[in-house]
Amino acid sequence: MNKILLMLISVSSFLFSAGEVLAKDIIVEIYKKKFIPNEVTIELGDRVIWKNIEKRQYHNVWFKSSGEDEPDYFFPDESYQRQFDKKGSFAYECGPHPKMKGKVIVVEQAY
Ligand SMILES: [Cu+2]
Repeated sequence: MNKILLMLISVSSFLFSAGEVLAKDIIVEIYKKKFIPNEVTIELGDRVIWKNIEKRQYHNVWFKSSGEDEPDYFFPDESYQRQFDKKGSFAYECGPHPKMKGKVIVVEQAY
């Protein structure tokens, strides 16, 4: 009985960790009013995390051309994240600083 239980636990933790490997986190840093890198190509299901590493400047990540509402600002040492479940090219900008632009390109899994 205990052996079966242990087997089930190890099988489910393997499946869980395999899923974790498939969906990746991609980091975009925000520094000196720039998205770095300002363009990322990711695979379906990946998550992008924008990290504000400024000294005191707040920003946001606004997918304005997709018709979305402007999200809240986030401050130094805070981050904003989002998962992408649709293929395509998604342009965004920073609400308070429209010259700050970036793009997320979502492609089918490459394997
Ligand atoms: Cu900004």
